[in-house]
Amino acid sequence: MLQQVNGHSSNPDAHGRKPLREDLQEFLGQDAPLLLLDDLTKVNPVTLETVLRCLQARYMADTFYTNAGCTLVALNPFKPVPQLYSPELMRQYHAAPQPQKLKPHIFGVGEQTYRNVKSLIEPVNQSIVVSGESGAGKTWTSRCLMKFYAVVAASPTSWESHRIAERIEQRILNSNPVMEAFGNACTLRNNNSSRFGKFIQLQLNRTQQMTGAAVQTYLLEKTRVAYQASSERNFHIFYQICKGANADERLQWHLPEGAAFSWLPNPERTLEEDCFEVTREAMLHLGISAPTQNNIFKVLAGLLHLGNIRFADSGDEAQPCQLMDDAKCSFRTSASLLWLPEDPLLETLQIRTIRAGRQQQVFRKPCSQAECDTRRDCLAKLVYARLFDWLVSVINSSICADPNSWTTFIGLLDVYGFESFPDNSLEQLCINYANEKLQQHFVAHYLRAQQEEYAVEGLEWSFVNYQDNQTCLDLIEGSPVSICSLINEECRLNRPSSAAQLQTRIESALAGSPCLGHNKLSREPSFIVVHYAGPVRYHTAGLVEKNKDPVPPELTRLLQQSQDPLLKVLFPADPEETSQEEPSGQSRVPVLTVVSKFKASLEQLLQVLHGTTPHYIRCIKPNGQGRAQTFLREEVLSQLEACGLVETIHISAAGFPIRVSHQNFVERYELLRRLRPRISPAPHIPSDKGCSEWSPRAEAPTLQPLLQDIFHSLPALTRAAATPGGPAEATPASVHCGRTKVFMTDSTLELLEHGRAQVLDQCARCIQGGWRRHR
Ligand code: AOV
Ligand code: MG
Repeated sequence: MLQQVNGHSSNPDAHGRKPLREDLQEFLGQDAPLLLLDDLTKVNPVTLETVLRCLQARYMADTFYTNAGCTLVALNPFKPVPQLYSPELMRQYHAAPQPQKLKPHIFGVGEQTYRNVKSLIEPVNQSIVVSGESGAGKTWTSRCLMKFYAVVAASPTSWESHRIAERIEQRILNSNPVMEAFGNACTLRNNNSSRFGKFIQLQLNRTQQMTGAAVQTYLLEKTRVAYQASSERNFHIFYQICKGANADERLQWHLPEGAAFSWLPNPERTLEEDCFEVTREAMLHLGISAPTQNNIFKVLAGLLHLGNIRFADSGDEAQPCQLMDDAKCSFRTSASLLWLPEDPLLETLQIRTIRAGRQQQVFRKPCSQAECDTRRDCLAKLVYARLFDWLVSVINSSICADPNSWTTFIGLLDVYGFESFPDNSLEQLCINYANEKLQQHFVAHYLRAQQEEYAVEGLEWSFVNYQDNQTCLDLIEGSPVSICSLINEECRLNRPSSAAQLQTRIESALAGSPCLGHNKLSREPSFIVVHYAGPVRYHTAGLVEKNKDPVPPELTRLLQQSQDPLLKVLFPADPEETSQEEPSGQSRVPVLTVVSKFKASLEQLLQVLHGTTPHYIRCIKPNGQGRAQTFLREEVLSQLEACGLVETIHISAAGFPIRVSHQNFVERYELLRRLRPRISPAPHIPSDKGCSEWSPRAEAPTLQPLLQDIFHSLPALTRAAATPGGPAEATPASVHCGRTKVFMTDSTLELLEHGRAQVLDQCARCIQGGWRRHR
C-alpha cells in the first residue's frame, strides 16, 4: 500500500512485506551506514532484505559478528583472522566495564555468560547454543569459546596431578582434537564435519574458576565406518593412523605404506586434520597411555582389514557364502588384530542363528552374500560406536571435576543444524527433530527478551497469541500418535512391512496435522514434514530397519570372545546383553529404538537447558565453496530461514516492528495534527490505553503535547482509511508510545503515510487553486 501511496513499486519479500522507500528508510533511522549497525534489530523495519543488506555490508568489510537481539550472528570468514581470536582480545572483553558496548564478538557472548554466573547472588547455570548448517563454524566457535574460558576462568593455583601434572583447562582443551579425530570426517560440505552432537559443561567453582568439564555426545554417525558417500571420507583417525604410523607400528598394525582399504576412500587428500601426532599428544594429556593408544589403533587397523573382506555367493541357499580368495589374507589379519578366533568369526559372518518357539530352539541359516556384508559392516559399527562411547567416558573421567569442587556450569552446545537433502532418512529426521526442539526453546527465550524490551519502554503488550512450532513437534513426537510412535510401533510389531505401508499409515493416521505436507509427485514412498525451516521429504524405505538398528546377538557374543584387552573392556562377558534379538517371530526383548533413545537424550538435554540462562550464536556460511570475501545472498537467506532468524523477524512483526524516535515521529507527522480539521471533525480522544496512555517518564517532555495531538488524529485517519483504496486496517492498539520511541505495526505506518499523502495532496491542490485564482 505504501508503494501505491508513494507511486513507488517493488516486490514484497517472502513474508509479504515490501521494501521501504528510501526517504522512509531515512526517517526510520536507516541513514546510518548499515556497516555501523551492530544489531540487526536496529535495521528498521526488520525485513529479510534489510537484514541481508546489513550482513553483506559488514561481511565485505571483514566484520564477521553482528548482534540480532539476544542472538549473535557469526559469519564464517573462511580465512584465518588471527587477530580476532588473540588472547589479548579475550582479555579486553574480559576486562571491559561493559562488554556489550564493545563490537559484537563471541568473546562478548562468552564474557556476558561468564558474568551472569558471577553477578547473581543465587548462581544460575548458563548455556551457549551454537547452531548453523554444516561448515558454518559451530565447532570452530565452540573451540574458541573453550579457549576463551581457559584464559579468563583459569585457576591460578590449582595444578592437577593426574598422570601428567598440568592445568585442568589444558586438559579440557585437549579433549577437542581427540573427539574430532574420532568423531569428525571430511564431507561434501565440510572438511572437518562433526558427525555427532556435543554438549560440554564447563564446571566453575564459587570463585568462577574452571575446575573441570563433562561431555555428553549425541547420535554418532557410525554408519560412516563402513560406508562413505562418494567424495567423502571415513573418520579422520583412520587416515591419521595410515599416514602417521612409524615403521614399527606399520608392522604391528599391518599397515604397509600405500596399502589400499575399501573403507578408506580418498586417502590422497591431505587435510590439516590428518595430523596423528596432535591426536596422540592430546590423548596422552588426557591420561590415555601409549600402550592403551597402541591397542586402540591396532583395533582400528583390524576394522580397516575387516572392510576388505569379500564373500562369494555360494549359489546354493543351504550353503554358506565363502570368502573370496583375495580376501583371505585380510580376514586373517583382521582376526589377529581384533584377537578373535578365526572360525567363530567366519561363522558369525556367514551364518545367522535364529531362536524360535517356546523352547527357544536354535536354527542356523546361511546368510546371502548381501547379508554377510551387512553383518561385517554391523560388526565394525558396533566396535567403533562402543570405542567412541568408551573414549568419551575416559575423557570425562579425566576432565570431570569432583562434584564438591564446582557449583555452576556454562554449557556449550554444538549440534548438527537443520538438514534437507534430496534423500532424507532417519538421521535427518532425528537431526531436524532436535532442531525443532531447540527452535522452540529459542522462540520462548526470544519472546521473553522482546517482552522485556517492551516492559522497559513501558508498553503493556503481550505475545500471548504467538504460535510456535508445537504443531510440528506434535506431528513428530506427540502422543498418542505421531511419526515417531508409528515408526516405533512397526519395530515393536516386528512384522515385515513395506515402505509404502509405512507411508500410508503415516498419511492416514496423521492426516489432520497441518505440518504433514501434501505428498505428491514422488515415485518413492515418502512423507513430508513442514518444519519451521522449510518442508523436508523423508523416504520411508529402510526407516524401520534403521530405527531398530538390529545387532545380531551372535556378533556381541563373538566380540566377547576376543582376547584383546581393549575389546574385553568394550564387550565385557555379561550375560545381560542389551542388544536386540534378530527377527525371530516373537522377540520378548523390549525394543529400545534409535528414535526412542534419541528422544530420551534430547529430553534430558532440554531439561538441562531449561535450567540455564541460554545465549544463542547462529553461525552462517556465506557460500558453499568455502571462499573468503564471497557473500551469496540466496545461500545466506536460506540459512537465515533455517536457523530461525526469520522466525525472530516474524516475532518482531507480531509485535511492533516499526520503532521511531519521538523526535522523528513528530517531525514527519506533525502536519497531520495541524491540518486535521480538513480531514475530519475535531478528534475524539480515544480512551484506549494504547493511544492515550502516556508514560510520565517519556524522555522528551516537550514533544509530549505534539505526540499526543498526532495520536488523537488517529481515529479520524482510521475512518478516512475505510475509503476504497485506503490502507486495510489499523486499530488504535496498533500504535504505542514508549518512553523513548513510538512503536507501531506495519499497517499503522501505512495508515499514517496514507494520511500524510492526503494532506500533502490537499495542500498541493490549495496552492494550485490559489495560483489559478491569482492568475
Ligand atoms: P561446523 O561445525 O558448523 O560444521 P566448522 O566449525 O567445522 O563447521 O567450520 C568449518 C570450517 O570453516 C573450519 O574448518 C574453518 O576452516 C572455517 N572456519 C569456521 N569458523 C571460522 C573462523 N571464525 N575463522 C576462520 N575460519 C573459520 V558440521 O560440524 O559439518 O555441522 O557437522
Ligand atoms: Mg562441527
